[in-house]
Amino acid sequence: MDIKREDLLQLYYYLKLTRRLEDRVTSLYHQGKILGGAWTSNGTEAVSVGYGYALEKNDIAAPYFRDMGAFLVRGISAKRIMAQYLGKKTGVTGGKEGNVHIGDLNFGVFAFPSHLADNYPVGTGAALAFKMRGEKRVVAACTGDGGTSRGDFHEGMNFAAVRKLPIVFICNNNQYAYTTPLRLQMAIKDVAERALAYGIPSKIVDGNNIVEVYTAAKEAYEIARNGGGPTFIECKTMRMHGHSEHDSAKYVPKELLEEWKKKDPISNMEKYLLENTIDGKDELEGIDSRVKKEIEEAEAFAEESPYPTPEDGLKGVYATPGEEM
Ligand SMILES: Cc1ncc(C[n+]2csc(CCOP(=O)(O)OP(=O)(O)O)c2C)c(N)n1
Repeated sequence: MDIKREDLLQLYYYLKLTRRLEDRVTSLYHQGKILGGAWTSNGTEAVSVGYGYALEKNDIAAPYFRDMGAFLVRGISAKRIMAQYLGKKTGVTGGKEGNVHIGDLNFGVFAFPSHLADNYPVGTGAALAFKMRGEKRVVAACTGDGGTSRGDFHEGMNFAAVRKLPIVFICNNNQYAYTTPLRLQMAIKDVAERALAYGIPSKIVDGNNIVEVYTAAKEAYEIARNGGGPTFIECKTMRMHGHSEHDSAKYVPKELLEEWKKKDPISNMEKYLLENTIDGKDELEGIDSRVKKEIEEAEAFAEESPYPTPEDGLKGVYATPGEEM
């Protein structure tokens, strides 16, 4: 698939934005400034940026908690996300929640009901609505490897397959579900084998190669959009930080982290761009300066924003009747 130069550079920009935003959140967490925990996608950013960027404007993303890239790509700003982490009124949930349980229907992003795979059946419901209304829209739902061991994963996948719904299921297989390594999670080699049980075609991609993730997602969305039903995409990657920033991840062998460090998704994309798209590092440095500035401005915005009042807690609790996605 030919990807336009402009899109390749945008993919790089979003990878950097996601990494820098979450690195800053990590520092703030260790300074005690974050209200709640800090779960990051460090090392796996190419998954959420890739599948998020491949969606069209009217599509729906049903991300899980390690999908910061998808939130940003869809248009939820770094400012609002930083304010969210600091518990401010200007955050995505208006200060009701302190971390990543975020979504915004204005940008076609569902807030996930839990960290596990419940967004699979939720996304499936939206795909059913699109099919019933005859709309050419698709849903992308993502979960971790651990999430695929749960019942909601099964229910979402099975229903979508039976009804041939326009949904693409993504799996961020980052080798660990909290402390549980993949070999203690399932007796099969590839998570993708699970899709076979539902009659869903699957694809395994290098989750640290954003061009591969983007291409696989784009192709699967087109199949779904044209009535071909769901695809399951397993993105093989590695969670490079703890489950969240409170977790030192001592249980992960150092050699495994060293091996995956060499396959960092951002370094991979830099190499790809230098070999195929750009003439020198200047353009990359320009993008990085832009990202740095954006994160500094986001932090300043969040710091200056007010906390919500008790009355604010009563607003936005229920959907407004008649509102449609
Ligand atoms: C029902 C339930 N059980 C346990 C948890 C705690 N928990 C949150 S995420 C998680 C691990 C998820 O692993 P995986 O799906 O592989 O995603 P990853 O963290 O690797 O991205 C656990 C055990 C939870 N939120 N809900």
